[in-house]
Amino acid sequence: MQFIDEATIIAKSGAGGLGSRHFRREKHVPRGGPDGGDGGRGGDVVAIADGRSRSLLDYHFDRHYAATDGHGGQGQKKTGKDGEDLVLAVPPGTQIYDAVSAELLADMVAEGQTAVLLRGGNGGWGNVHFATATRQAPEHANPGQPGQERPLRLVLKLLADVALVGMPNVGKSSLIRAISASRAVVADYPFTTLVPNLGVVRHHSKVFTVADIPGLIAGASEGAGLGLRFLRHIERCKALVFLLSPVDALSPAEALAMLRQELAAHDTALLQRPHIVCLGKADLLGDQIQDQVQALARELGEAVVAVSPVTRLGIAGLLDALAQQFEPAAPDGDTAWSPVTQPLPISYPPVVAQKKRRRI
Ligand SMILES: Nc1nc2c(ncn2[C@@H]2O[C@H](COP(=O)(O)OP(=O)(O)OP(=O)(O)O)[C@@H](O)[C@H]2O)c(=O)[nH]1
Ligand SMILES: [Mg+2]
Repeated sequence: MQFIDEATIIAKSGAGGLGSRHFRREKHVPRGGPDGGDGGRGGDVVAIADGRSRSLLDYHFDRHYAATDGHGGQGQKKTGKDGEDLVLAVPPGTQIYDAVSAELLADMVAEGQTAVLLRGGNGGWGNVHFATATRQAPEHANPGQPGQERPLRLVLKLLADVALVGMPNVGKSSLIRAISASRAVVADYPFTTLVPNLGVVRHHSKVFTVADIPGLIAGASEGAGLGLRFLRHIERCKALVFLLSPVDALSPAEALAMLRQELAAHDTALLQRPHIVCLGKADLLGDQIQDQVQALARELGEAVVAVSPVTRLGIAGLLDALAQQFEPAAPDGDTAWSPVTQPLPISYPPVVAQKKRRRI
């Protein structure tokens, strides 16, 4: 499936129904008085985080969405039927912004979380409400409130526990294949991976998710290579694995400095994330492994783990180190995911049954 992580749509909540202007007409009830009921409420536009969707692909093609309007009130004080809510199912990790003001409306981090984005209009009052002692036959009823229309920008930021960060062709996809069931494509040329791959790692009692982020090159934060499109997928990962190659044009230390510079240019907070520095393709180093790892560790002033996804050298040690970062797995096998950034103080109503999206 095509991975689309950004879309702009126009959503509209339903208008409230017309209040009814009606008088009671029955045999033997002369001057029965007003009995026009209220209009129904217009449907809301609601977002729900649905783990079955992984991409914003649908919203890339269909751009207009509307909830239905409330029905008009009727005689005998009958209130009109409410309009149907429009439910937008989005992958967990989607942030929803007002496309004009750039205000963050909802941050859909947890599976099943819902957020009301646009309220439907209230139904108008029927004439039954307008009777007074001196005006016993009011001809007046209210129209419903109009619905609201708003352009919404949906931005998906992956929710993974660990991000694999490295230059192109260093072996990130090979590593995610070695530690998870992901079948990310591996090939001996840069920019093989064009969209992030997700994998679930099970290590002893721990379960955590890993994202293979497309390769970063110098200037990525200003648009070079695949640009900053994928830097945002690192934002919410709890830990980073920097994967460095011993056989690249840039030395491992230079590559790490460059990667950190690009991350910092996107968001300096990314440098504070727990991280592990890995020297990949370690099988190519032969007997030199220990010397090279120690030399690099000394140069960087931090620990370095040598790994080779091809021979599985150092993989178990890397997984042990990563597993230490995370809480024991919940009984159902899912890690308790807590967002790095706090969700907005929006009150989420209970999960509503998903209704079919209506295209207009
Ligand atoms: N010898 C050796 N080769 C490796 C190892 N890991 C990856 N490679 C090779 O390096 C090349 C690139 O591997 P990928 O896993 O596609 O690298 P990547 O970092 O995902 O590359 P991009 O998606 O282009 O950023 C492939 O030819 C792999 O076979 C390793 O541990 N040892
Ligand atoms: Mg790759």
